[in-house]
Amino acid sequence: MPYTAELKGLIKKVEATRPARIEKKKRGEEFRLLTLKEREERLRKYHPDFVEGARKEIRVGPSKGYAISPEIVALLEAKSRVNPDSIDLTKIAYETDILILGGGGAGTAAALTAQEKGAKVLIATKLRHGDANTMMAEGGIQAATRATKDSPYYHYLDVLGGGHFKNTPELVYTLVTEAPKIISWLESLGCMLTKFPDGVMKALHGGGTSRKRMHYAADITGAEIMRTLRDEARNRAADIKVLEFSPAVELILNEHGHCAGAVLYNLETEEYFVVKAKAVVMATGGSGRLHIQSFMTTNHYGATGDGLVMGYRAGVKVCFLHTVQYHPTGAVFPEQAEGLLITEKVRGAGANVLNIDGEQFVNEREPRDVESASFIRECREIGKGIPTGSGKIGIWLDSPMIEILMGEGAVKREFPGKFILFKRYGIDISKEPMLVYPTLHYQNGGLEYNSRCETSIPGFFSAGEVSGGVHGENRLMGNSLLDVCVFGRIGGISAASYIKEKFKDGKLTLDHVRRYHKELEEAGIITDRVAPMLLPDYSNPKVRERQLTSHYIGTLR
Ligand code: MEZ
Repeated sequence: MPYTAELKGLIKKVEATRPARIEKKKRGEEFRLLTLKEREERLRKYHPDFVEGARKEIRVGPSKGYAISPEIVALLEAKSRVNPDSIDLTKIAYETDILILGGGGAGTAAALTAQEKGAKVLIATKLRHGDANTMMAEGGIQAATRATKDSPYYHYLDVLGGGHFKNTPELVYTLVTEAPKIISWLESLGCMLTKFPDGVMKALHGGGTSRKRMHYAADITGAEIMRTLRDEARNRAADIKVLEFSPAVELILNEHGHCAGAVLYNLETEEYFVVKAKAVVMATGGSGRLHIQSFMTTNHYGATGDGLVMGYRAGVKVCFLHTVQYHPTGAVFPEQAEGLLITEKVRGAGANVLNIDGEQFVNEREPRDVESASFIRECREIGKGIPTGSGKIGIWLDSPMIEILMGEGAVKREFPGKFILFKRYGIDISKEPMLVYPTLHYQNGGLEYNSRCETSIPGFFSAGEVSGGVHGENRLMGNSLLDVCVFGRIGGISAASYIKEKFKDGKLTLDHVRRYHKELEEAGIITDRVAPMLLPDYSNPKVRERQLTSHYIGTLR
């Protein structure tokens, strides 16, 4: 749906202030960045992480007492989907060297390196191979490739600054020092990142970056990286098998306490089955579909935090889940596109963010948490948000500035995905600004792991968004695509060396699930809820009442 007459009227105010803002940009003048102290104040007052009720203590398990989002606590305090007594662990449906849970960027990168080290790999994924948040990432991948202007040193400082200096230093070190090699690796596999005619890779700023190091493939960087990794894995089909529509629901340990496989669920036949493996890599991604605090999300349909539940139940601590990332620019108009990612690259390319009067109120390149908190303040406290006409409120993202700053055709060339999408709704984003509001984007924390992707359980490795520590309390743009490649690759290498050097076969067991159920009972947690959730439930409460299910157990019974 095109903009209404009211919104078109308000766009005139944006157009009125645009020439002066363009002139300022050309002179290199920026809206003042907040000081560190001001940033902290803004977060504490307006960021959703700090609203009352945003955090709740987990009452059981290895991180008992740690306060995180209630929506995640509810999953961690749920029972297993399976009764451990009814699973016959001697009936093994598949046996492999390395089982990888999740077919996104991290899982697929892990499969490639594990295979190169001689392992036979099975990727089990909930939906199709590549249905993952990697596919949804748009604007870029960070790497300090421009030796004369940048270095991993500056990248390291930016990551720490973005993460409020809370990040795990060894993880950040690995992330930034591996980054330039990742770009070469992706290119060697055929990944097409955007370049100048002379072959030099283009680079832009992202929020919180001190150097231009955001490499990209138009506004479909994640899709291009996922395409490359998936093609490569499919080309090695003799050693890398893929099971689609088969999410994991429980890890299996062995009598030595090592990870030894997983119970999977066939979404089509609704059967559970056992996979035995010498090592397991958890790469199930994030949890945007939990819609924390009822926020819309940029995440793919299967992002329900399953890996957190399985890893935690097996005994791995969780960390950095006390902060959640809201991407400042989720679409808020038209309604069909609500929550959808409008890449940060739009701001990196120069588009200002504006209130109802067409005025700037924050620099467009503050770190994401500060930018989001500033949007919320402008809309909810200052009262200068733009009403969409359907009960929502947003901020203008002045995309036509890019057309003026970078030349005619720049919006279509640099942002083809969004240009085409909005065109279908009758909005030309090279001429009209977009309306945006924060949307749930990233699980900053997750399972505790180290720079070799090892967790506290031998034979169990973690990589990508399901893990916590590298991004501290807030991830910067372009570091998630980097994260999945860096730690996915390391996860595969570590799992392959583990099976050669440390693997110990033993009787399979689900005793950890029995123990967890007992702990729930002892904590007085009486619940019918089961987890992992697997898929979000969007049925309306009236329909749910007629679904003949006496209690909520998620979409699938
Ligand atoms: O790293 C991200 O989250 C990313 C690239 C998102 C975006 O704004 O495009």
